[in-house]
Amino acid sequence: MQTPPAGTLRAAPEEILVSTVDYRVIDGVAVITLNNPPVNAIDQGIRAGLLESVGRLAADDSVKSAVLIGANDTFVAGADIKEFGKPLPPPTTIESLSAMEASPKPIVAALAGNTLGGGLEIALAAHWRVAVAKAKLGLPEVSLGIMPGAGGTQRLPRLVGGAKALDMILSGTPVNGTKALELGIVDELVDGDLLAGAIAFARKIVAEGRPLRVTSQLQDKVANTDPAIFADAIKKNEKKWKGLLSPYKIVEAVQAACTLPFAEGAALELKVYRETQASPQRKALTYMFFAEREAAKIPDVPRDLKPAPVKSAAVIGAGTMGGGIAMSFANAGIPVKILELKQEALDAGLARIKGNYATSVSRGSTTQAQMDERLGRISTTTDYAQIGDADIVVEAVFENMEIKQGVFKTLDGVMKQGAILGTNTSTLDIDQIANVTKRPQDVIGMHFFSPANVMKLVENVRGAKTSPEIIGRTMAVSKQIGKVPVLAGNCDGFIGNRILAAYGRECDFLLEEGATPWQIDTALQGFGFPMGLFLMRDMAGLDVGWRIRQYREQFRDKNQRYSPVGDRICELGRYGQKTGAGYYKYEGRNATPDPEIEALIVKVSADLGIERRKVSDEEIVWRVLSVMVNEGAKIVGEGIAIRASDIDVTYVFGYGFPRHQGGPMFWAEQQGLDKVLAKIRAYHAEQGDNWKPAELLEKIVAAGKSSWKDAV
Ligand code: T1G
Repeated sequence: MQTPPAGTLRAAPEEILVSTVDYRVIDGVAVITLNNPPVNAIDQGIRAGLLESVGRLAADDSVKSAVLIGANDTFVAGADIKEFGKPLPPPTTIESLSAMEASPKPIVAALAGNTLGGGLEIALAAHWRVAVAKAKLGLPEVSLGIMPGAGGTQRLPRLVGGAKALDMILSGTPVNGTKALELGIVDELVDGDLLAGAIAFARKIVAEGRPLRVTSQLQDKVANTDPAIFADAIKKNEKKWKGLLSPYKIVEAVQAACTLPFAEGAALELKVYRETQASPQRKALTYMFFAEREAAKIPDVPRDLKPAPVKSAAVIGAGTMGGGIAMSFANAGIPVKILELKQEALDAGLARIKGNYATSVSRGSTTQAQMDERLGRISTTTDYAQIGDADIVVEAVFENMEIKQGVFKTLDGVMKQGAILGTNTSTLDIDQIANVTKRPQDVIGMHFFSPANVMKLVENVRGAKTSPEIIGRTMAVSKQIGKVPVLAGNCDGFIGNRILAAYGRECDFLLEEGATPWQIDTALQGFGFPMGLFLMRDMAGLDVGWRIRQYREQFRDKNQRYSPVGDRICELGRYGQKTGAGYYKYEGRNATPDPEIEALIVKVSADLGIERRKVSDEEIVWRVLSVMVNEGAKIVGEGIAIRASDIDVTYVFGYGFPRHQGGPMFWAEQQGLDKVLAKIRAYHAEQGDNWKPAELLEKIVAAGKSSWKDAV
């Protein structure tokens, strides 16, 4: 192969242009390389470089075809999300792609790694596509509140048909190269060196004299699309899409692809794409994209710490939480041993795990083969000596300090040096647990959320002595098992439950002041929560919280307002869904409002001398959100959370806060921090010290600033 020196097309100053598009000739084929580390996101440099390269290709008499490939072992992960909401310097991606399609010489896209969003759209505008089996091809824009805006909704249906394109774009889920070949997105798989394979493919089509295959001109796959698929998709997903804009726009655009000529469909795509780009939910969802990644960055953990993947795990306790945690490891390909001292407890736990997998298989979310493989990674033992070589152990036994301390003393004796010693406590002091061991630097909280195999959040809690290395490794293993980790400091309730306590308290007071549980739940669901607070409590069971309140009664400050509603409900033996009655009454899982509970609440108000008033839904939403924000600001101010966006990540991934609203702290910025502070001050005057405004919030507003990032 002849390899002429790299010819970087662009000579713009480095600080303006980080990306480069490289053009060189190898074996008589032009090789155009898109290079914008780490993921080759499409910025102005890529757009312009691509356009120029296509022009150069036409004029280059030494070549008859081109291969388009990505640097950094990946193709292109889409448009540069950092540029959203800003005016984009020309050319547009659409211009570059139109030039590609119009090229008189065939262009072959060579795909590896991430070929996502605008990255796949570039590939679709090539005349042919080759890929490695493991490449990931998809249009994930929907999760950012937008949709493909560079022809993806028009070209993909022309390769795979309307129904499959609709599925792919609405789910946002990528397919691998093998599947892409089967679907018709990719023309050939390359085994071995991708560039060499792509060059060979390009030379082959030239030698064969194959006519150019221009995706936008293909009609056969869309010609006979069943018109019912569009209305059906909406009907099927209406509940899931409540409050969302982009899925509806995607349906509209794919329908246009199947019914209109390409140019008209593309014009419609661009129009609705711009509507989604301009929507507040796009802003919230792209904020969440970066917030999730930011949460992984811990100031005292070196950025270059790249821990080796965990290869084995152990879980202490085969209860609901322990089982779910073990499933998370097994699902990620990590062998896991579950330990219980009693064989019956192990058997019951394993039976529960098998039941959970069987349900996933019957729902179609897991295949039988996957289930067998995953179950094969789970083993059980009653002997601590059997788990000593695990890279990580997560304790999930009964929530009691003495019991947990006993477990950690034993773990200290058996676990290999350097193992991560995690505790799944949701309420206990990490330091008290860590300090019974001789290696408190290796002990860390790993607060999973139920059901642990499903819920994305892991709140990792650092103790006073937890080492930065263990923190970095715990954040990494959390990601390895598909979770979204957030790091919290050690305080009562950590981040999530501390805010939940404040928000639950205000909901209880709202009941006494005039609201009903169903009014509060409906108002919160109207804001976008999948489930209101009282439905959530009923589902989780009311008795555990009641027992904790009974224990804490001796320490309670009797001068503080206290709502007895929850206690009175438990006194009636109503422990929630599991007893058929709680705040609601139940038939199976179906909740209905209960006049008996309304009467109970009215009586509590009368007993407390509170005159009931009409509470509006708006007041409910504002009061709940303001108290979340105020508590969140205290948590950041105290250093329990590293940054405000970590609170948003906690709430979106662990507590059902609607993602398209971006989390409570983001919500506050959108309302105006000054306006939220004014509300908090008004509640402080009316409700007392529970509402004392957070110093951090006071400071930011006093400085005339409008963002949490402005805190110094
Ligand atoms: N733009 C800007 N930065 C990006 C980016 C993007 N598209 N994708 C990733 N990054 C950054 C990320 O912030 C992080 O930075 C680093 O890259 C590594 O990412 C025209 C309009 C590709 C599967 O939605 O899903 O195309 O934190 O930590 O786990 O119609 O990133 O290191 O500073 O996530 O290996 C559509 C988004 C865009 C894909 C890699 N594309 N990215 O995951 O690493 S819209 C997407 C991802 C679009 C067109 C439309 C993932 C990944 P930092 P990472 P990873």
